[in-house]
Amino acid sequence: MSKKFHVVTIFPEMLKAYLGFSILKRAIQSNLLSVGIHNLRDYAPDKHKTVDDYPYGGGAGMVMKPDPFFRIVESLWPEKEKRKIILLSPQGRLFNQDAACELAREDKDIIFFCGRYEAIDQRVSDNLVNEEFSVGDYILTGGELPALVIIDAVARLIPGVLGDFCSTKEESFSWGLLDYPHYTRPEHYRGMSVPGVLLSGNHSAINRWRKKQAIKATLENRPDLLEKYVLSDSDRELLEEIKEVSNELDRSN
Ligand code: 4FV
Repeated sequence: MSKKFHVVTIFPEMLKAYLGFSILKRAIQSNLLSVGIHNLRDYAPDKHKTVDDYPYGGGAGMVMKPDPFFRIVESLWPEKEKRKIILLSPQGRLFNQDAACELAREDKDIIFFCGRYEAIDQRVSDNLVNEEFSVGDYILTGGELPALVIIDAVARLIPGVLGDFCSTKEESFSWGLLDYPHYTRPEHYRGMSVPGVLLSGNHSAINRWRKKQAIKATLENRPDLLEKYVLSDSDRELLEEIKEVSNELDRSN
């Protein structure tokens, strides 16, 4: 059963653009997932298809009206138990890979509400929205990019979307750590050489090196992730080796 996404937006062309290329395009063509794109203006009853209005209490900017959202849901997704409505906003839960895995396992149709202007009338969140997600602590001009970010992250977890499924399996082996360095031909480039272990054919040595690099990168750039990461005994050994080297460097400086 293909994964069903729907996006409610006043800029449908924005979505069509991104979904018309590469992996997502192929996944849609092979019915591994579907993305319904719905223009909210089609659910604004007035002849000007008005979707926004002035904020009660004053203040800058405009607020999106509740009616078009209620009309599209009642028209397309009347059964509460078959839908999961996600609002994209800075107030939402911070999206991450764990959330992507959750949504990848979700059987219900996933419907994204993409805001524009200052905000969407609160009665939409209070009565229609099941979950609110943020893609980061910054303010965007609209919810379309966040919806695409989530669709992209979830789609690649659907078996068959990424050419060889093992890439996500391999990815999950060190999930929670930052990635290890990757190299391809040529072996030597402008005096910069590929680490010898990667040419050794010794896969346990290669895996050990990659895990060590992943732990090192995480320790240096995202120690918060390392706090949460459950280290195995061999991981702890690698971490000790990394710390020894950096202590030696500190001592020698
Ligand atoms: C956003 C975020 C975001 C707020 C007002 C759209 C904008 C405008 N959504 N993660 N960060 N949304 O900035 O999800 O309507």
